[in-house]
Amino acid sequence: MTKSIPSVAQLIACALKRHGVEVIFGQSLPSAVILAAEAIGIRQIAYRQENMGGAMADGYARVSGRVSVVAAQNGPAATLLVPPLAEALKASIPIVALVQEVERHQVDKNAFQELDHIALFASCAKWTRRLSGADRVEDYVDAAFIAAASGRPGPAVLLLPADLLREAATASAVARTASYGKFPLDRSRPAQADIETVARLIAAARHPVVMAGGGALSQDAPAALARLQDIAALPVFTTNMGKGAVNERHPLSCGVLGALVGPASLGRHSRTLLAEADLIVQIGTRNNQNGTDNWRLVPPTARLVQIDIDPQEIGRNYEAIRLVGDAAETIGALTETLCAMDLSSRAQARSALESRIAEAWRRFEAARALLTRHNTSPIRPERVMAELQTLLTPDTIVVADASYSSMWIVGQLRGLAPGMRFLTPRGLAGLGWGLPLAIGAKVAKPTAQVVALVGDGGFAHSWAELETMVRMGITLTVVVLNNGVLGYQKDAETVKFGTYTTACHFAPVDHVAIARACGSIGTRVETPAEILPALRDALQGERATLVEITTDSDAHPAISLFDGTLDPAVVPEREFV
Ligand SMILES: Cc1ncc(C[n+]2csc(CCOP(=O)(O)OP(=O)(O)O)c2C)c(N)n1
Ligand SMILES: [Mg+2]
Repeated sequence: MTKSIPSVAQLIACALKRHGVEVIFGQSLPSAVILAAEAIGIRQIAYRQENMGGAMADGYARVSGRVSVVAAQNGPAATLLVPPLAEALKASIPIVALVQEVERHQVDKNAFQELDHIALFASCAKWTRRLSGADRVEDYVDAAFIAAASGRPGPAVLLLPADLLREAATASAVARTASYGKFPLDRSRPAQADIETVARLIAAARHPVVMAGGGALSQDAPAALARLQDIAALPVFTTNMGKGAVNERHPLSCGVLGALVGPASLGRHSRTLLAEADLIVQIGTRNNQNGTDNWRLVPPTARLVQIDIDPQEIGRNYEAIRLVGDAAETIGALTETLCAMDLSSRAQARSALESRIAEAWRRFEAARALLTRHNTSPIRPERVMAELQTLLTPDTIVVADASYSSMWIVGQLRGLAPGMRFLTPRGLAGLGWGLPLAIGAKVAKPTAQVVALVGDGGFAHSWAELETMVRMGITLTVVVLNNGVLGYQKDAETVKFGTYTTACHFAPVDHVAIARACGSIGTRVETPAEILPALRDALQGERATLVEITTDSDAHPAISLFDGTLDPAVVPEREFV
């Protein structure tokens, strides 16, 4: 900052720095802010399109544990921020969006690209405010960070009138010094009496089970959950969004349970454990449609405990005993309290439980073996996942686009450590998120290997960001499953209508050529034997690489919608008797 009185834009940049902001996902605008930020060492990751910039900010926040910042012009650019902020709202990811506003004296005069931003962001942000004057800069920047990072994290939008940014800032009477850049901002926990009630229920339950959602991936929560899982011998399922919250090789981990309950799924064999539960402890999950297979998984006979930072999420779909608090704090308090109790019945139950869970995994492996070892072309995605699994380490960050890519990742890969990251856009399941989420993740953790799995339809939303990836030196692997169709769309229409619309088949697209045109490495895989070497070279290479794999357009994940429709009906077994 210069010695003279700083401008409002410069003071904003300094406030961002105070909150630990190191990068802004932007495209020059609001120019005064970006120039001031770059001048003090904040890096701009310049996106090609605002949708994608917002999704990059999302991936950055998920991996860094920090509030991320995206910036955009007023009007059309602002409207393109709606989809990523909507995803972040539903997925509880803190993003501060700095959006330029028309000059104050031009408001309501049909100024160029003038739009009612307060109304625009009403449905997709926790907080939207317009900076009110040069004397309130730090108040408003701090309020935006507090809104994003406190309670249930989510997006906050700060509107910045272009003329105000050029004004000299008025010094605050008392300078602000606090940093609100990490989330969760506050570590609240329930009253001890409530913790004790739930601990007693767990110790006395015959079949207690944990369902861990995306909230179980919040800071320190995976480590806390790993301890609870071991000390109380609790089987743990995760939702799609919670994947990675536990080590899926732990003998008490039951993998992901959601809509993947069809033939050759793990859920088909593991779900009886949930069906038989007399106590279910849910951590940070919304009980949404996909996470509960159309609200069919949670048995009405079980008592439910919900741990959630958002008091309104508890009891939304099922009556539940309420534990309002930060996931790590609450799980930790529960574990400490349980340690002082008699856990002998839990200890006694452990080995039988572990055998049942191992049997579920064994049956799953047997059922999918033909697919994971599938050896002809076109390639089965299950084979791709099996090859990718051999290259994963606990530090690999696996990212998926919406549609089947998310299902291949959550249903076919096995997490290797508590807190291993599998990023899926399951807030709203919008197409196009794979590449930008991966870019954000890699910027947040440059030392990690990052691999994004995308379908050809979803990837078409984001091709342009290949150039961003190359220009910014972001080295990651994009795996395009090219099945030539809007796979899920076509299959869902076939099930529901017996036919599908003319949108579902694409003309051939050469993704390798697109990658090379943008300066990245492009590799084509057409036979199963080529998969492993191509993935290994991409993951270990020092340049961004796109691997295009020609996959079977008839392949679909084992979701319940296809059970008995596209897939032959299989009579549900009673696995665990
Ligand atoms: C932004 C957005 N538009 C439309 C949809 C509806 N949709 C869900 S899955 C799907 C097909 C995706 O095809 P592709 O990305 O090729 O993946 P595949 O299922 O073929 O693996 C569509 C159109 C959506 N989820 N998000
Ligand atoms: Mg496709």
